Amino acid sequence: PQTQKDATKAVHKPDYDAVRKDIASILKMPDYDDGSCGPVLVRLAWHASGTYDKETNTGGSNGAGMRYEAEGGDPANAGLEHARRFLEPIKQKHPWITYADLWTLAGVVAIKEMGGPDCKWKPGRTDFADESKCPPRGRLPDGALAADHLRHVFYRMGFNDQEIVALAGAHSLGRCHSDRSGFEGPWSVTPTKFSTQYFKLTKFKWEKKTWEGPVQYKNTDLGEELMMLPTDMALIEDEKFLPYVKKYAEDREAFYSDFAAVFSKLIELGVTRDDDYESAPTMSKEAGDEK
Ligand code: DDH
Repeated sequence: PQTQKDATKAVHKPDYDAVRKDIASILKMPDYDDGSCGPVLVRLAWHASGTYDKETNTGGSNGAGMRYEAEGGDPANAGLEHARRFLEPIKQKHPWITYADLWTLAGVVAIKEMGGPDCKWKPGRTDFADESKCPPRGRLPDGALAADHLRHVFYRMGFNDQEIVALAGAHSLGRCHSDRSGFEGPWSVTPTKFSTQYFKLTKFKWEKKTWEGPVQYKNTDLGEELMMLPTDMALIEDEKFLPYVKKYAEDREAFYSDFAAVFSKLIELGVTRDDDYESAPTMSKEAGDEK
């Protein structure tokens, strides 16, 4: 016989596919950047997660702390208010989804829609009720620094050298904005397409850009205004990172599958689910293990 719990479950079954469709439907934005808000949604999912510290088990994609000034106002998160604003109508339409789930799912949908791999995504993140649990500022990487800084930041999250390089491949997407980070320009000629281009670019020549802004590199042999950050250059200057850069430049399959694995790991950082999560009335079993 059907129990009261089953009945509630049927009525409140969260429709993640509907949310996915609505996210996919807002990506194309002719008047924004290169015509898509996909890249900035990927960056939102990454910055929501990349504050994780494995020693203290603080930070990470749970909480949606960027809604508060303590985290949203971190200069490292400048510009992500646009990503949050783009997603707000979807939150209004599906109020049962948490912001923390919505932001990570938006990154996963954007990657897929821009031609990238399927990254596994599981719901169950909760939103902080206030800013007291927000991680301290300064945990996200600083593009002006080098390999030792990358290791310091990403080892703290629990990643290894191969994973650091695979994650960095997300820079085939999007661009820097001088009014957000101070840096300027895209890494790839197709910034709204997920690709291995970021790694191929390491085969070309780069020199320091002469301008008023922070140190960044510009390409000298492609005839395009492409850029690299000092942290991007660190990947080809470091002998342990370089072999992975070369591998991913040649092997699209390897990059796509390694990226899918590491991005899924990234968006799980700091997420703890209740033991009875799978049977919680508002979460169907199927929805509990989404792909
Ligand atoms: Fe990044 N990134 N990122 N990044 N990132 C910027 C933009 C984008 C660093 C610095 C910058 C990852 C790692 C690093 C994306 C995804 C990912 C910008 C420009 C800077 C600066 C922001 C602006 O001005 O608008 C540094 C440093 C690192 C590092 O040290 C490794 C990772 C791991 C990811 C990921 O998604 C897995 C994306 C996408 C963008 C483009 C955003 C946009 O608006 O376009």
